[in-house]
Amino acid sequence: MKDYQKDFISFAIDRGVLKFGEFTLKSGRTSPYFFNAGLFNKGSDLAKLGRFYAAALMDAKVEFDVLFGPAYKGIPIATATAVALYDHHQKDTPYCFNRKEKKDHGEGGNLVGSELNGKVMLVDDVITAGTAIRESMEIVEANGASLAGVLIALDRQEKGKGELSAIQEVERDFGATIISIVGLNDIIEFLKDDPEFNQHLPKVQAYREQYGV
Ligand code: OMP
Repeated sequence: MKDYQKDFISFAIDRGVLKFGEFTLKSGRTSPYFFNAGLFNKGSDLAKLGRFYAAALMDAKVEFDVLFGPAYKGIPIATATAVALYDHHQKDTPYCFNRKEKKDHGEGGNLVGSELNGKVMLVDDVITAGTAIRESMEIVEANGASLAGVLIALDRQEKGKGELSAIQEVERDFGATIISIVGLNDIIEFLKDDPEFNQHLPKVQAYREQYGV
């Protein structure tokens, strides 16, 4: 685990974004941990978050033309990442996002920001089973663009619909690279080393045994 990844887990715990307990997921699975990116909700959070996403993106060295943040949660993340890429990595990157509601006046269209074409880096918060990513892919494909990669904060590293992980399915179906700031493996590594949160390790490990890949 790299330093920025460890710092990211501490930051997420500190802000109440990463919690341990009992949670029901969108998939119906009961999970001993949950990542609620909506609780990154102040200016300093967003500035730091952008820096972590940009660090993961630079680390991955995947070529792309435009950042796309699907509504709603992807919007501030794509924006903060674009700012951090410019401020900290001298990369001036176009970005865009979609609106969920159809607009029938003004410039029309469902996209705001730059055009969605070329190689797209889709930015979102979490992948569990990949459902949200598939919905966003329809927008990318409808614009004739291709998916270069998916950039997320947390890869829960769980099985998708079949035996493959959600990530493996998205990689297979869209030929894209998945980049995450951290994965479940990093959280487990963090728990092993942290005396305060070590108590949660057995349940998280048992969950990985059952649903992990
Ligand atoms: P998939 O669409 O199945 O990949 O799940 C991703 C979505 O699940 C996220 O966009 C959230 O709505 C939600 N989620 C979290 O935000 N954090 C978690 O730790 C787990 C989930 C989830 O329900 O699986």
